[in-house]
Formats: sequence, C-alpha cells, structure tokens
Amino acid sequence: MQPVNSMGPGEVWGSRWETCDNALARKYMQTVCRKQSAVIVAADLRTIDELNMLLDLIGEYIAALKTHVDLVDDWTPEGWAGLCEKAKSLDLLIFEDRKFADIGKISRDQMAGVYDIRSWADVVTAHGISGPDIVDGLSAAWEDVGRSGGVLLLAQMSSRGNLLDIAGYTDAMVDAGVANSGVFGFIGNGSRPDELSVLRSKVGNSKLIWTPGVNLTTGDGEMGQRYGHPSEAILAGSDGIIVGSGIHKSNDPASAAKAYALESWKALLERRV
Ligand code: 5BU
Repeated sequence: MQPVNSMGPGEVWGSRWETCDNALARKYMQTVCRKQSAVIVAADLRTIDELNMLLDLIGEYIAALKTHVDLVDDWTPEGWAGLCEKAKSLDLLIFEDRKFADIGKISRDQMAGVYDIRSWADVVTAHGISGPDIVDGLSAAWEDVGRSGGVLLLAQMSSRGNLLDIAGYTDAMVDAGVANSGVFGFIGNGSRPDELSVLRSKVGNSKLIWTPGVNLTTGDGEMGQRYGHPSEAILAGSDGIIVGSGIHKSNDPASAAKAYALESWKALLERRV
C-alpha cells in the first residue's frame, strides 16, 4: 500500500478535488494533505501574545487559523500584521469569522475600516440574509487591494434554536452559493451529522463545508453551543473541523491539536473509499 504521506489531493479528496472551482479551496485541500490535518483552530483569545503563543504551539497540526478580530483587547495594526505573518509562515489560511450580513456595498466598506480585513483575511463568513450581492461586495473589497479571497456562506449554525433551517432558507442559500465562484464553501453544523449529511447532498461536491460545533467531548456547550464528534462530522461531509475551546482551553494545546488532527485525517481517509 502507498504510504499516506505521499498521497496527493486527488487521492484524498476524490471528486471534491476534481470538481472544486475555487482556487483557495484547492489550496486548502493541498495544505490538509501536506499537514495531514483538516483542523481549523478557532483562536478565540483576547490578546495578541496569547494568539502568537497558541500558533507557536499548534501551528504544525492545523490547516487554517480562524479569528474574531474584534474581540482582541490589545489589537494594533502592527501586532496583527505580526500574527498574520506567523500564520503565513506556518502555511495557514487566515479566516476571519466576521459573519457579514449587510448589503453588498456596505459589506465591501466593512472589509476596509480600522481592521482592514480585506488586506489579511483569505476567507470570511457571511450570512445570505441580504441577498446574493453580498458575495460580490466582499469579492470587490479584495479586488480593491489587489487580492482575492473566498466567502463561506452560513448554511447552518451549531447553536441551538438558530433560525437558518426555517422556510427553505438553507436551500436558497445553497442554490445561490453553489453557482458562485466567489463562494469558497458553506458553514455546516458539526454537532448534528444527520443534518450535515443532508446539507452535503444539497451542496454536491464542488464546494467545501467547514463545521464548527465540534469537540472530542460531545454534548451541550456554553450558552447554547452544541458539540458533535470530529470524525462523525467528516464522515457526514465536513471538509474542515473548526475547533476552539477543545484546543485553546486545553492544558496541553499542542497535544489536543494533534489529537484533533489525527481524528480528522483518519476520517478523511476512511471517507475516501
Ligand atoms: P468552540 O470553543 O469550539 O465552541 O468555538 C467555536 C467557534 O466557532 C467560535 O469562534 C464561534 O464564533 C464559531 N462558530 C460557531 O461556534 N458556530 C457557528 O455556527 C458559527 C461559528 Br457560523
């Protein structure tokens, strides 16, 4: 049998690799193969030092860095630029989970502003509630600074009682998103594999699905968060597990990140056949 570390993206991702139309998503799939990890860390820490320390500990075990730039207490442009440099040197896509939701023009402007998200984020999240032009607005913002990026549309959420499954909303979102090359993929609910399988069948193979609500300890989390198991999420159709407290609240973040990476990689290889 071929050693796993010589496996190319076509072998690991199968038809997802063949049909994916988004350059960044293809880059992500290659990174996953190189690092043998489909873990996106949700680095919900309040200082730049803590963020840097976390990346130093776990960078080799993860494929992307997810941020909430507006929860950092001591944010400065220089401090943030240093963190982004570190992420790039660790071969990580940078994903700002901003959940844009306004009309296209304002979303474009919000990509600028104090945080200048368009200049450092490769991927951002957006709700589709305002209509499909939000994707064009966000893509235009990247073009404004000579970059390109990808939008992750929220098709599902992991929190209890969320309203995204009401009245055909998810279906409409998926129909519009699948046809749009600016769409990197969709957010699915990692805590409910059955719902995720349904989402995957609607999405097809041309787009990625990334899933929050994942933890090795399953069940209810704080304030309405819900957790499912990483392997189950991947076997149900997730292409990237978003893990926050499971890693950054661990006493040993490096070992935790390594454990999530192993689960994700094993499940990806199992899913392939
Ligand atoms: P946790 O500590 O693993 O629960 O962190 C989850 C992260 O994923 C956190 O940054 C949330 O903002 C993010 N998230 C989520 O939990 N659920 C969702 O539906 C979406 C994002 Br979209």
